[in-house]
Amino acid sequence: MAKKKVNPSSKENSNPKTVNLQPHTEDSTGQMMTTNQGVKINDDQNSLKAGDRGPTLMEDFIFREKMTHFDHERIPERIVHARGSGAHGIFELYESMRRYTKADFLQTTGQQTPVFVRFSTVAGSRGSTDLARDVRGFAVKFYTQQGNFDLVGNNMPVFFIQDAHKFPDVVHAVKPEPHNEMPQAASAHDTFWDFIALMPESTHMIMWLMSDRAIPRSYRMMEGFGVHTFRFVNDQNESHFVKFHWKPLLGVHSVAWDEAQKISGKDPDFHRRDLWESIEKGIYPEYELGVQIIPEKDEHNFDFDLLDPTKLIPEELVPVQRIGKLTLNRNPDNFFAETEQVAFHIGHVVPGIDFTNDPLLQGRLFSYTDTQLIRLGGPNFHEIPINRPIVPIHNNQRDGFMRQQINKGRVSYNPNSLGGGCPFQAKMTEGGFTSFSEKIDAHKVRQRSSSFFDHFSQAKLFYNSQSNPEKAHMIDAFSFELGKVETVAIRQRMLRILAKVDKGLAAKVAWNLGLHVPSDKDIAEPLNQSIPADGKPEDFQPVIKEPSLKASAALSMANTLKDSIKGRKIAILVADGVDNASVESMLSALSNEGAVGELIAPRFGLVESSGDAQLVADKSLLTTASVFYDAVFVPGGANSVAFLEADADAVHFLDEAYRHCKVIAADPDAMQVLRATRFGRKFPEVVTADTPVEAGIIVNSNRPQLEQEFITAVSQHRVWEREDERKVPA
Ligand code: HDE
Repeated sequence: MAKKKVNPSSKENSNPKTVNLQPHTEDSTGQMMTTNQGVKINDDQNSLKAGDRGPTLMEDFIFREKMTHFDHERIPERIVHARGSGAHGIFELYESMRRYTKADFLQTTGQQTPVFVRFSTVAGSRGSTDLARDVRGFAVKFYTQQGNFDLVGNNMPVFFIQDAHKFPDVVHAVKPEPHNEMPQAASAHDTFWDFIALMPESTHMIMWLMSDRAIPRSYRMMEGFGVHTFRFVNDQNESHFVKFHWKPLLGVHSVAWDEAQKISGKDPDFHRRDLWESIEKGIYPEYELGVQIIPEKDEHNFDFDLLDPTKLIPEELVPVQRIGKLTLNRNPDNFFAETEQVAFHIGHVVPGIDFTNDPLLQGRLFSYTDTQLIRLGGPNFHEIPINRPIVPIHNNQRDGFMRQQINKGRVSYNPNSLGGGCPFQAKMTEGGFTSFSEKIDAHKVRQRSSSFFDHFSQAKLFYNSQSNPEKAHMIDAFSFELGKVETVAIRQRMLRILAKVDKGLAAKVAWNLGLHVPSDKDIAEPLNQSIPADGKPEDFQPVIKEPSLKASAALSMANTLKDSIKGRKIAILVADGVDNASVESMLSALSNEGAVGELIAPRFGLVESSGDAQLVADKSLLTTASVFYDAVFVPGGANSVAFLEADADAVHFLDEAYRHCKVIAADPDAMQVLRATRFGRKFPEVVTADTPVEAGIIVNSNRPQLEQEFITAVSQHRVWEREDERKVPA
């Protein structure tokens, strides 16, 4: 196996996990082809035959090896989160957490820990679209000096169910229906909403799932959450509760639903490509790690149960402290070896981090190792390079399929005298893991605490916290999803649940579905829901209460960071005769801000500019579409403008960008291209610096001003208010 050459002074080499992966990395550059036994291959074109037209010989070990390996290339995909994309990176600590935890990687300011991150959708198969309306996984493996710590989170802070026992049910309900395996990567079907309408505990999560959080613009622009309440334990053995957050430095942004559906067809790898290309270009995705810390004594001070995974702790009640930064700076060398074979487990913790009794968390502690055993084929999956810790492993576990480690000596038991008692146990002071000694004195029961019965107050809090455009998107999302449900009784049941969150929301969805708004009497009726066989429905009804907060700013994407266009993609529509100076100036203004401008021409090849310079088209109108860009610029140049104005694809490009609320800028002499669109028919023919056209339409005869206004407007992400009046068909 040829080792990949590493420059000893390179950044790659300073990452201990990269160094750890080197012996397992192969690079065939300049090498001869061999069999898996290392025998050089002379002919990789033909199998060995009895005569050139005769049968293949059994003896052909080269053919047999090649074909057998190929026949066995596939492994089972993950039961959930099958579709994912990974990246390597570094976590750097800003602020020591020593007061709260003895976890080594959280002790010293400036300390760096290598990480591998995998983002995913949940419901779809491995080859499904990135743009499904779905939860996103945000799983981080920290390779710490005390072993691996996995923070296996999602981009939503709550979950569908309160008890792990219901996980197979919710997953069966959302996956394609078992009789005909439809639909792929979509929750808009009967079985999902049948289940949800019978599970009031899902209501809060459903609000998140029907919000724009479910259709992120990019993995670089979404939050992450550990969801459960965990524990930090310090060297005095004191425990604090902790909730983990990831806050993207580019803010939290989404695409429009119509856009998502179109991207799914035109580039189902949209998020994967965005992550890959950003890292290749050096526009590294960055997220801050946030913690909400709650002293043990405050456990019961909230109007919800800290152990209930359908609840979040509003940031107004417990602020999020940002304690470090994650930077993703290297793409994997091989998708299968790294992104597919990485095995996360919520039970991979290090001293200083511990669990709580959240019944969802507890069940996950079983499921993750169990699933790797079947997916990765046996108990040695920790030896797969991407899964290995950067510290050595010593124990008495032995053998099993695909064992890599060669354990020396005759001793594989403890206690032993023949091996000098080795490997020996580590004292707490030596970093030995000890579980937090929480006192438990209880009956063995199959029950749920009544403190888990408030299913609507935080759903209301979430809805009330949304901006008007966000609320409108949620109404559309519910109407779309329930509109795809064929069983009318399920739609009706769901409307009753929505009415318990917000009557206005239920009424608008009911209108779109052509159903009656649930009456007050309907709303007051006990809910039909899942209960044990001997349970009485009245004992299981949700507690109806108002949220203690009216709204929480952190829950709305309208309040996210909007100060940068770093990593945004801007389309520049050009044709022969385009004003070269305008294009160059815009490209450099964008690149100064870390954004990427792409020239889109009617066809590939060279574009002759008005200044006789030749530009190279990055994309042609045939191969790209407005849905891949955050904004559009139309430069001037008489011939280019005349061509684009008459080109249906160029006009459609602009109309669609407008429909998806994107910022559009143009040189004043390109005004006629805008006037050729559906939205621009009434725009003035002449625009100067003093005559603004419309929000999000930037035309200005003062060039520096035009660029500045454009950049500021793009940093606002979208002009969602434009949706109030739908001028352009989708
Ligand atoms: Fe998972 N989950 N999960 N989950 N989960 C898996 O493990 C499971 C839950 C999450 O990129 C599986 O290796 C149960 C919450 C992510 O490889 C499986 C329950 C959260 C990933 C599993 C949950 C997650 C998984 C499938 C309820 C957010 C992808 C393949 C008790 C905090 C990790 C695998 C990756 C993957 C079980 C609920 C996040 C089957 C039983 C809540 C990000 O073990």
